[in-house]
Parts: sequence; C-alpha cells; structure tokens
Amino acid sequence: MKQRIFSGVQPSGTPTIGNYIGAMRGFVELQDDYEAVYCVVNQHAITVPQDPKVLRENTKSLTALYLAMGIDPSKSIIFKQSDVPAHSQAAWLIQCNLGLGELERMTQYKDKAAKQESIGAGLLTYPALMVGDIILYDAEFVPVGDDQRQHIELTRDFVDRFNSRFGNGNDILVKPEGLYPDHGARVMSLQDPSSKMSKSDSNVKGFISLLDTPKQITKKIKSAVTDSIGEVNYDKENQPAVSNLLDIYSSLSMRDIDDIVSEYQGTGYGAFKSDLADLTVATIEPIQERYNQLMAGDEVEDIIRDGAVRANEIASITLEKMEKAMGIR
Ligand code: ATP
Ligand code: LTN
Repeated sequence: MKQRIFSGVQPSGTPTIGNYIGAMRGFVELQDDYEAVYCVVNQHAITVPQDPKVLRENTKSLTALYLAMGIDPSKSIIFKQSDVPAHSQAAWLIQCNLGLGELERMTQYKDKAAKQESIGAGLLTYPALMVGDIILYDAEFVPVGDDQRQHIELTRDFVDRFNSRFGNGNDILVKPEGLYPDHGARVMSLQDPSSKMSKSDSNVKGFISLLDTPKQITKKIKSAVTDSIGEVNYDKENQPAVSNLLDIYSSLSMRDIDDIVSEYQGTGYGAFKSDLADLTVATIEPIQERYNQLMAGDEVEDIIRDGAVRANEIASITLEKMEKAMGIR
C-alpha cells in the first residue's frame, strides 16, 4: 500500500509562483508515488475577512488550477474543505488539547494579526484546523513551503500528546513529517525581499499570480526591486532581492545558481530580468491554457463533488476514532 500525503492551499486569492515553486509543483510529482489528498482549504481562508462572492470564485478557480497543473483526479483526491464536516468537528477536539501559549507563539498568527484591524478568534485557533486536515487522512508526509514548518511541528507535538493522553498504549493518530523543497521553499516578495511572497499581499506588484498575463508578468519582473551593486550575484545578505530572483530563476529552469550567475556576469540586471520574465511566462502559459478549458466546462464541479465523497469516507473514520478515544462517542 502507498503511503499517504496531504496538503492544502487557501483560496484567499490566486496562487502565486511562490505557492507553485514552494508547494504546488511538488504535488504533481508526488501523486505517482503516494496516495495524495489535496484540499482547497476555504475554511482557513475565512480566518481573515473575505468577500463571499470572490471566495466562491477563488475556490473553483484554485481547484481548476490544481487540475491544470497536472493533478489527476484518477490518482489523487481533490476536494473542498467545507464539504467534509469532519474538519471543523476535529478542529474542536484539537483546540481542546492545544495550549493558548502554543497558539500565540505561531509566527503566521503574529504576522497576520499585525495586518488586521480586528483579530478574529479563528486566526488564533487556525492551527487546530490545519492539524485536523493532516491527521484526519493519516497523512505520513505533508509537502509545504518553509513558512509552514512551525505548524507541522505543532501537528507532530499534538499527535504525541493525543496518543499518550487517549491511546491507552496505542497510536490512534499518525505522526506526519513535512516535505520541504530543496530550493524555493521561501520565495520572497518582488517588492520587499524581507517579506514572503503572498497571494493576499495588498501590493500586487509583490507577487506573480498564476493567472497574470504575459504582459503583467514581464512588467512585474522588470520593476522588481534590485540594488545598486549592478552585478548578478547570489548573496542573500548584501543582495537579497537579486538572490530571490536567482532562486526563482533556478527553480523554474532547474539550473544551478552558479551556472546562471556566470551566464550574466558583466551584463547588469536588464538581460537577466528579461530572460527570467520569458522563463516565467513559458512556465505559466501551458497551465493557463488548460485552466481556461477547464473553467469553460462542467468537469471541475464534478471532480469537486466526487472528491468530497472520497474524502468524507476517510476523514469520518478518523474522527470517530478520536471521538471514541475522548469519550464523546
Ligand atoms: P495567504 O497570502 O492567504 O496567507 P499564501 O500565499 O501564504 O496565502 P497558502 O495558501 O497559505 O499561501 O499556502 C499554500 C502553500 O504554498 C503552502 O504550502 C505554503 O507553505 C506555500 N507557500 C506560500 N507562500 C510561499 C512562498 N512565498 N514561497 C514558498 N512557498 C510558499
Ligand atoms: N496553513 C497552510 C495551508 C494549509 C495546509 C493544511 C497545508 C491548511 N491546511 C494542511 C498543509 C496541510 C498555509 O497557510 N499555507
């Protein structure tokens, strides 16, 4: 039997090349070796304010992008989080076994809370929902970007705690491991190399979305911040912005950073940026073609419906085990 993997992306906007390089590209490769479950985590997205109409559209669009990238519903389960009630049910059981201090220490919470005028309680308890996503499917591996390490560690701690509190010597829940890419696990904003590229960034120049037009992509890369040194070098300390562009270049071309650096010696940033724009467009264009076909038909809705049935079957079994162990069933 194949080992199981689980991962999720929030429909809080359109995925960026950061999401693609850091996580989603890997989903496609992994589906041949693992039994893969990929979720559109719409309940996570509502931890910050969302326009209901836009959220519904982004949810369908993200599902179509998963498919357009090459996730194959005959191999993997693709589903929408809110279609499987076990996620919110498990999140409650999990919250009751997590410490407030643990949740307050999460850097994603601190970063996102700092950007909100008023902070919803769900933003703090968000990791409970994420722990639930992973453990409900007995996932052994979770492919994610670097920013999720702390949440994966929390999941591992939770599993140990739950098994020792309620397992009577047995392991009820499976302890997962994070799978992080070797390169591109943390793609930074094109406008600020000290902050993570994020699809919900209010400055759209900071990210490239998978649905940006070739013209927008080229413009965003050409106006990406660099520095006054004027040489293409990989030096995260002194040239963080150029190093970020090199990371993106290397991840998309599968070429070594050193090789790229030597190609652009003495040429300034112009040719380097222009080639990076072409490379990005060439990566994204075929995805967009399939995406447009999918959005024009009914297939996406059918796949979401089928995914919900398959996901419910697995998740309800784990939920029942948790409820029995805790004495509420
Ligand atoms: P939001 O802006 O709403 O917080 P996000 O762009 O940070 O969203 P998520 O949907 O939360 O993205 O993340 C989906 C996956 O993409 C996760 O595995 C996450 O680790 C990964 N990821 C997100 N941003 C980056 C990035 N800048 N570089 C590499 N991986 C990333
Ligand atoms: N928390 C993640 C998204 C996410 C996730 C998951 C990732 C929600 N549930 C389960 C992997 C497994 C984020 O903010 N990037």
